[in-house]
Amino acid sequence: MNAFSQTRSGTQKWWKEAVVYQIYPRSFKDSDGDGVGDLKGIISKLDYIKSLGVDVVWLNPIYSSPNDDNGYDISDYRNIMKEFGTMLDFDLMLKGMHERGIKFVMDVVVNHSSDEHEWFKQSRNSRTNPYRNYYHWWPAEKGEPPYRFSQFDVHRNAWKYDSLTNAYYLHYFSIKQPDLNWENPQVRKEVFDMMNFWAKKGVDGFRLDAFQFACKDTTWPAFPKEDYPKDFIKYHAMVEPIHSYLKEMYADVLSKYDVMSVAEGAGRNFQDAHDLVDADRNELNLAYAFDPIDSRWAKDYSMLKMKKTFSTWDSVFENKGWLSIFLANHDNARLVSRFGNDEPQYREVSSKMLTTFLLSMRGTPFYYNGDELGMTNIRFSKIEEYKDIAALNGYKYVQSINGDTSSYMTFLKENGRDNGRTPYQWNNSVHAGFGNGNPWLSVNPNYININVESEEKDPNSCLNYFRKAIQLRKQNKVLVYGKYELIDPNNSKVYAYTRELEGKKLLIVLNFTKDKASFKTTADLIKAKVLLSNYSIASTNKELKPYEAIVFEVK
Ligand code: TEU
Repeated sequence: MNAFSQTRSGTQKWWKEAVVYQIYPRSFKDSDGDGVGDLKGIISKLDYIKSLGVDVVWLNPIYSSPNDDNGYDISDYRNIMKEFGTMLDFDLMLKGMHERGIKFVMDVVVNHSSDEHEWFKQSRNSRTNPYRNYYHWWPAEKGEPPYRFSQFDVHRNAWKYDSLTNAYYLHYFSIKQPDLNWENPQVRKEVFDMMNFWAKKGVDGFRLDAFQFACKDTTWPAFPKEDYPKDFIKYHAMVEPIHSYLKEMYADVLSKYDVMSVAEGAGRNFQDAHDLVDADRNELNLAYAFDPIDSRWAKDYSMLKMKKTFSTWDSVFENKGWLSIFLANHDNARLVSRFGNDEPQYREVSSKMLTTFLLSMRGTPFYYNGDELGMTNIRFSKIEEYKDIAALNGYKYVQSINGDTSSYMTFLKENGRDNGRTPYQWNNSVHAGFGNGNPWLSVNPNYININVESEEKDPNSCLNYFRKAIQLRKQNKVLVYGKYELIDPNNSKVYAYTRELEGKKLLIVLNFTKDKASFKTTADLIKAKVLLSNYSIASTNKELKPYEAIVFEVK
């Protein structure tokens, strides 16, 4: 064990040192021309994935699913979605990753299943069916159930009436995603058995989807009519005994393998986040917190706020626990469109600046496929172009309350989840080289210029910059474990911080704006060594060019 292995940085672990690359399988590579990405497509690109330098791949759900929510509605947890391939393809893909030293994280969606899962079909059938208690039912003779918020429901109502047994069932997401009843020990056993099934196949980790919502207070207290969806987490998340269930999961599954576990969401507050991931509690390894990215569209968003949010999260986990670092995923807009600037003159430089940020913070970076190319929002102008249930049902909801559909369309252009889901851009041939068939979601027309093939040829491309930034992180453990300190905290344009470990000190300076911007530091930048920079000549005069990013080694 090294000197710092038990210090403020916590014990060294492979999953702390890893860069996780998230692949959205539906949109990555289509091998059979049906317009949908698949596992054979991923297999054909394993050498490319390896060439990025990433250590772990996380795939969005690949289980059997009717695809109401693109695989987040699972009808069979032990089989592969038809469009994605077969179990044999899965085994080959996993083997191919392992042969290349890449680990694999499985998405586990167990707050809810699909309504087409056999458990739900049985459960619906009669009030006395043995599977009835696998889900939450409210008998209609008791009147209307107490309000619960649903994210994807057209009426924002999480209770759906089912005339077959004259009862309502609960669904925090779409009506085709009924919530599983975690209070039933049989359900927990089914989930843990299923996770063991995949762990025995050799998967290296689990991402627990929407897990903070899994427990429900089945006395069904009334919730105040607050401001949903803003208060969704406040009232619906981290209900006890969620921690006992996680401890059961740890004992039954996680403790038996060298797997990493990550919670989607970090609860309602810092205490919740700690309770999820403190190593001595034997629950999970890491969590990801939403506020840094959710706050982007808040009216009071500013760079200063963003700096403060990240810095606070870092300080909370300074001695114990571990977080992931991310600014984009399949539920969000494109990284460069949201946090950088996708106008042609700034797209590359701001995209590289954001890559520098994600790979130089303390925490495990979760990097979303396509962001390494600088892919941008597609900004559909018609609702018919969207495929995402959140967008389509959100639109219907706005219509149902006679709301302003045109401002909702503007919101979707910047924020809609399909922006991050357009097919991966491989080359400038038809459909961007994604596949021969008509893609399930339109390809962004800018694939002509933004694609792997052309970026491979350019040593200064976003793609090659991503590779360099990963190598820098690998060669410098200070970027993984080093102490983080915000400097020049009141600078509203430049995000600057140091990372320090065992006498090695790096200074990272990031201009988040299209203006020139200066920053304050006591370090002598003339003597400092430039380790990474997104311009051909890095500024050493404490004045940064638009979106300039530099990693210095300082004394
Ligand atoms: O997302 C959980 C979640 O809380 C989402 O509401 C997220 O905030 C939302 O997508 C933003 O629009 C997970 C998955 O990441 C998401 O893709 C699924 O749709 C959802 O669970 C249901 O399984």
